[in-house]
Amino acid sequence: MKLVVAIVQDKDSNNLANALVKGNFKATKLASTGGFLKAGNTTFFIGTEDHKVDDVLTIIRDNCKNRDQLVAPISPMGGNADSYIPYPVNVKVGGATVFVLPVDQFERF
Ligand code: 2BA
Repeated sequence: MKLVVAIVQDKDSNNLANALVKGNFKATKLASTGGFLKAGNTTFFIGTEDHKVDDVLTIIRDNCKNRDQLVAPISPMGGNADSYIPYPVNVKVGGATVFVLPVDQFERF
């Protein structure tokens, strides 16, 4: 068995949740925050059999889009103006960041 951990943009989370239910996959959604943008995103935990991992990845790929996001300028720590970029920067935020982990044991009580 595997645990698929997928970090996706909030805008894609409803479509992804619906597609997973339609595909008969069980999933848990957590509200999360990206370390770089410090903006909300959504983390899915999807436990599934090894042979179904590719189906899960296909569903994630089909429902999560790349988007450009503007990052507001951040003042430099300690007042060093050399590294300060005074205008917003475009960052490409992925469709999804996915980790596939082995599961040693799975129980439902
Ligand atoms: P954030 O950390 O808010 O990152 C948002 C986007 O900013 C990233 O998109 C990437 O394009 C850019 N970015 C992140 N760190 C950067 C840095 N040090 N320098 C320049 N640009 C940077 P994605 O790579 O698609 O990541 C989307 C979200 O997925 C991330 O949000 C984070 O929540 C999660 N994530 C990505 N890689 C991860 C990892 N290795 N471990 C844990 N979470 C990860």
